[in-house]
Amino acid sequence: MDYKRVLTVQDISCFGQCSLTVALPILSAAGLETCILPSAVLSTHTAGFSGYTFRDLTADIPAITAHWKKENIKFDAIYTGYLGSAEQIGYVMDMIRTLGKEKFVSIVDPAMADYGKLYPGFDAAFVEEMKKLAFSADIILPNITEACFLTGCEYNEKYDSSYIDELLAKLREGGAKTVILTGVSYSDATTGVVVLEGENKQYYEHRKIPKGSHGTGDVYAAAFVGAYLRGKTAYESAGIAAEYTVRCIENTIDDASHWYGVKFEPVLPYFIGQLN
Ligand code: PXL
Repeated sequence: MDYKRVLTVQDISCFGQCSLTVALPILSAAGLETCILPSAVLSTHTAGFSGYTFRDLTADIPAITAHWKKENIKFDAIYTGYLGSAEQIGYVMDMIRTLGKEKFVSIVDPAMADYGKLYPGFDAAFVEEMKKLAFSADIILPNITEACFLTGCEYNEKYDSSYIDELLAKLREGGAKTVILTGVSYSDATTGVVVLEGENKQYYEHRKIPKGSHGTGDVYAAAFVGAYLRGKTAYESAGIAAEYTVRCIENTIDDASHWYGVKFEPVLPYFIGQLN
């Protein structure tokens, strides 16, 4: 089997089943050599907890990157998620320019917003930097809110397919190449993912679980990256990631005490089965 090396850059939320504590096990389960660069360390994620600690690791990044350059360490892919500061985004763009093998893919989850709002701590300057990163990446995985921040479109809770088409057109105008737009729902019972590759648009529709769950964007993105780097097409990967994420939510929904994330680990055997 082709054995690829991926670097993922996102935070460590020590408790809360998101970002690196989700991406590392999922990418490893996909059979990838997974290197990590923590963007920040938090005691918990920021959605639903108060009083969390936040240690920004931006200042450590140039020395880490310089060491990797000296050791000639290169990656088949760099996949970014929640980043620690606007300044850090520039460092990440430098990594994408310099640490890729000859055949290389950059995948950006512009993890910064949901339900029409930026996450705590992010501001317009962060969004401006994220635009540069996202529009230079090979693949981006925004939700609708993030697509609005990237394009300046107004966020609408209710929408139809022409609204989604306008968002996609604006993303393309901005420079986006392949777009995996998540959380696109046209009916009460279903939701789905739009996969846009150049002019080619496809929609993967699946059942909707009527309750938002924290960390599912990160589970989805990591599963997408895992499947994609295992040689699946973007559309196949979008579907595999969606089916895995739905099952993770279903595995968690009956446990009200587990509101902060999804129990994704027991469902990994299903995910691995889809890759073979
Ligand atoms: O799931 C995205 C995410 C990642 N990391 C941190 C977060 C969030 C969402 O709120 O707070 C720290």
